[in-house]
Amino acid sequence: AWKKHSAREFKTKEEFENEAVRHIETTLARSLFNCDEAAAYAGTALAFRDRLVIEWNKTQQRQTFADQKRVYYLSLEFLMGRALDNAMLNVGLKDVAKEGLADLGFRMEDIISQERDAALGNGGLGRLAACFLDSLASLNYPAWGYALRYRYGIFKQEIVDGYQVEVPDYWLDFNPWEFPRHDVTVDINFYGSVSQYVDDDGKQRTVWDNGEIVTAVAYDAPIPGYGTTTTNNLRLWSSKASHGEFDFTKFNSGEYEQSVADQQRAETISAVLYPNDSLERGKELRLKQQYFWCAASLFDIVRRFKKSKKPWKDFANQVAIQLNDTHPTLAIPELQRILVDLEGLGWDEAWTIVQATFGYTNHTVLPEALEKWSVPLIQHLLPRHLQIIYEINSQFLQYVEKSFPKEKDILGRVSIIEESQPKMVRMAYLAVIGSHKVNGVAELHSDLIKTTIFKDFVKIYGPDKFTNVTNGITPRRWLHQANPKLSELIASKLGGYEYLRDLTLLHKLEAFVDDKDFRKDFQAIKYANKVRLAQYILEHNGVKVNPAALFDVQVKRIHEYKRQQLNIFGVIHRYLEIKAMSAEQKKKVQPRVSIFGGKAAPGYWMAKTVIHLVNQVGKVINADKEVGDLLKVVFLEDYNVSKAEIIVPGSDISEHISTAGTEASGTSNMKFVLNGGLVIGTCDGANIEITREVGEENIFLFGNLAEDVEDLREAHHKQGFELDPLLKRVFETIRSGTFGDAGQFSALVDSIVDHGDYYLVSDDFKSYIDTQNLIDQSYAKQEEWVTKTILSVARMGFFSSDRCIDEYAEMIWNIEPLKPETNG
Ligand code: DL6
Repeated sequence: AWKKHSAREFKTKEEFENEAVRHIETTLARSLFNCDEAAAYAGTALAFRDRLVIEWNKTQQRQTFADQKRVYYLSLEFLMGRALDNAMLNVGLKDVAKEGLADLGFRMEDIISQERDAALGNGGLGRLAACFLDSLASLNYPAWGYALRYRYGIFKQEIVDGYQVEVPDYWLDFNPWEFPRHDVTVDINFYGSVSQYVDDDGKQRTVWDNGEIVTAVAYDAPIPGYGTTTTNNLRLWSSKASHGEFDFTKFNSGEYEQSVADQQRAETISAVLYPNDSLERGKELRLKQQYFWCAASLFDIVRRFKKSKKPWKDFANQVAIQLNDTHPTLAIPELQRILVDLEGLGWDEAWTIVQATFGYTNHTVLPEALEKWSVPLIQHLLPRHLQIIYEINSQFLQYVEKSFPKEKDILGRVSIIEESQPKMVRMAYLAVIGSHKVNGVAELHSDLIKTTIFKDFVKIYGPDKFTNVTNGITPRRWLHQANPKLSELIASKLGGYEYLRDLTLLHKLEAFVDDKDFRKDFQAIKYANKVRLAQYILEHNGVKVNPAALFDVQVKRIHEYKRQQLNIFGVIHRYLEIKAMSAEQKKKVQPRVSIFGGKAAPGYWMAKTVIHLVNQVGKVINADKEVGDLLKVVFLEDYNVSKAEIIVPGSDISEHISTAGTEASGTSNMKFVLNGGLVIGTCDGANIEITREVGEENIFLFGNLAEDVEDLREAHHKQGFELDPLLKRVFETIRSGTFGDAGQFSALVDSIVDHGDYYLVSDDFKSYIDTQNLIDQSYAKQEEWVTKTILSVARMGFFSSDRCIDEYAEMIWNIEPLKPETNG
């Protein structure tokens, strides 16, 4: 593997041991005689952290001196997972550390698993941001991420009696990867009032003040690239009271509780990650989080720009800001405010800079996920921003009116302000209007946004403002780290690990598809990964599964549109089929393990019902002697990044079965295929491009197409619909109490039977079942199956997040890499 060189490099296991032991004895003040795994993890992490810090400092200096354009990725979520393994692989000294740890009496796997996931995200959107950071650094782009330093990341999921229970995730007990920058602070204003005055030059100026001030404190984390010394920065803001820990006046007069109340209120801002994906609830604290983070980040970016002493017209040549979904949209009026109110630029000059600076990525067309904030709430919390938003809207609407004088309705449709009760600010529209480029995250999705939610804007701005960047994943974490044996096998065939930096090189694997030894090794690795997963299932679920069975996995957030309900209804159907078979017939059944995992938003009752049903079905089937190993069903608790690293390599088939047109892209589909699994999926999101790349014969597609979904829904609504007979039988079984009190699942069944089946479970059921049967047949022909999986891996080069980042850099950010000097 690739190796780095730096002044403080430890090259041998002895040198690593010295560094780790030095940290255990001095930084942790622990004796080697009572060094447990936690201490060994800390020593190892700190030894690697020292290495990263040197390169990190150098990278920042180099980027400052080079004085070229940087990109700032604003994402309210970064689902980073664990950092140590990634750091070891990127630094290139994991093997050395492994030997060193063995000398000290530890196994590398045990040490790695000591680390808690940095779970500052909900799902795909946050994990994409994490992959992007890895690619930005690996490709040497000058880039910073900005987010919040939540004290509690996404909740820990426990399954109690089959139900999801949420437990807080306090992840900061020991986090060697962050550096508090107590000298980097920004005071953020909330509430208050707006007034006007005339400045010395006779110009009318606006001030916003007299509000509540909360201080943002920066915490930085190094983001090492792979195969390069470039180490970028992720800056997380933490909130604290602006006057310090106490209000001394109150403290001195004996009001102890009150003296810390402000501090606690201020700290609440960065206390928790909101656990909803795809649903915005309009809570004031969430809006406060968004503004706090946007304002602190922009202050920081502007401060850095001002140091360069360049004129404002150069701002967008130096700074690109990407809005990861609408969560950071307040950055748009905030930059306008900074430029106009604080720096004294004219409105138009400032607005040109703003539009040239921002790019906006849309991640969903689901109406319930499109952010809107009530006008009274913004008025109260951010009175100056509301004025600015109104002014942006007014100028925009004047332009639209002029361009489309005959279209009366268009103004109401495209206005940033929705004329509802109360009025609402449509954040996605503000993001579109304030950005120079808007992108979707897979081809179908990018087409859909142009014909649905942003149709009018395409007419107004022309199609060039809208583009597509199909998502990708970092092969470093999702192949090299998660599946080291497969990574090694591929490297042995391709003559090294260069493919981890250029994933398109994978295509050379096609030449080995008939190579007997290669096939054997490839298969053996899959089997070993399944054995590891089976072991995990036994340890965590107490269910013994046969690694030779077909492992069918669906792990992702639980959501009706992702249709875990379709999957579990399919499992029940399979169960009923097996139960009706003779002993002879059973011999022909392909044994399966159905594996589910994922969190439901705490207030999302239907999603929680699905989790409960999966667990109840598992309980019944796993105990049924007539079924035995032919079918097992497990729900893996607390799905997260580090668990995905075990689950993904162990899958044969994974399910990406959203109602067509609802899943913007999906990224786990890419991870599974890259690890030698196949996909059962709908023609949705990136499944379509995966099909284009791997070939139709290597993916199992089913179900209605996106273009038919609306018609079907309308037909359901108008004429009603005939429930699929196989699904009907499944529902009868549920209603009969086979899986416990049927009343608990009635809402789920009724949503299909009585409430129009919005997600088209019944319409797609037959096609889903038939396709699952096809998968069984295909899996039984193991040689063909292996060919399919090898060819698929070889054809996944397109889905590297490196390719995405190069596309963003070229089409949206207009930035160039800054390569470090090579030092031998
Ligand atoms: O783009 C990353 C990821 C996609 O792969 C998923 O298909 C999509 O559902 C997800 N979107 C969100 C949207 N949430 N909001 N707002 O998480 O983005």
